Amino acid sequence: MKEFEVYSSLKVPKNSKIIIRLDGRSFHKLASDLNLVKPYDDDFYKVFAEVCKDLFKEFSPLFVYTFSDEISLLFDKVPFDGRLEKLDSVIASFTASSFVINYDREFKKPPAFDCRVIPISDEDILPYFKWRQDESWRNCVNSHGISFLKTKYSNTEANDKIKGMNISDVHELLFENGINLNDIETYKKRGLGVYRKNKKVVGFNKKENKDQISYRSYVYTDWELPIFTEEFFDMVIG
Ligand SMILES: Nc1nc2c(ncn2[C@@H]2O[C@H](COP(=O)(O)OP(=O)(O)O)[C@@H](O)[C@H]2O)c(=O)[nH]1
Ligand SMILES: [Mg+2]
Repeated sequence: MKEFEVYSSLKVPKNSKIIIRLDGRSFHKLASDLNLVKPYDDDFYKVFAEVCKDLFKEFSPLFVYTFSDEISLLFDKVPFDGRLEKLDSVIASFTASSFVINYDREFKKPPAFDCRVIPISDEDILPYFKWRQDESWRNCVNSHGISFLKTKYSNTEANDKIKGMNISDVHELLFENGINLNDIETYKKRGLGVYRKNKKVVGFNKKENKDQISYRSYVYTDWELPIFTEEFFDMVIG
């Protein structure tokens, strides 16, 4: 009867890095059910940071990146021997469970994430993450813009107004009204990353009777990400 499982042999390409991107299902509804602070809810972000750490520790990706309700994981050693159904289902369900465990709230509906697998060549890693980071910035400007407009207009009018504006219009409008997006926290503009970093450890070498320096890697949550560059990924991926 194994032959009925027609998708079970689907695998990601061998010798390719992959990105897995998760996105919260109907999180606009979850945000309103939980009364999340608009435009950015600090507790919600802290929970996402914990979820990213859990994902990092469980599946050992090279890099995890998150903003809003989405998470991208970059793998070079692909788990589950690259089996697509395993990757999508286990990683999505693990993410949802981690979200619920880390977020001590009464949910109206069980939270879920969709999950997609993207094979990626080395030269496309930077463009991919730049694309998501640009989206994080657009999201930051727009969500601040809409929150501001809703203080002046009805919800419908505010939504209509923002549709006719581009990013720099919104930025300008906010600036004119005393809201300078350059002053807000970096993670709200650029997202948040989890990756391995080396820390210097000074030990004592008894034989040689002197201090000895070594490096130990640890999982680091970066709330102050730079604008992504080649150098950043050289540092993260090695
Ligand atoms: N209030 C609030 N909502 C958020 C926050 N982060 C994400 N969201 C919500 O999550 C949604 C994510 O966008 P998207 O995936 O396109 O919408 P979905 O299809 O409803 O999940 C946003 O539209 C917001 O409604 C936050 O910090 N505060
Ligand atoms: Mg979503």
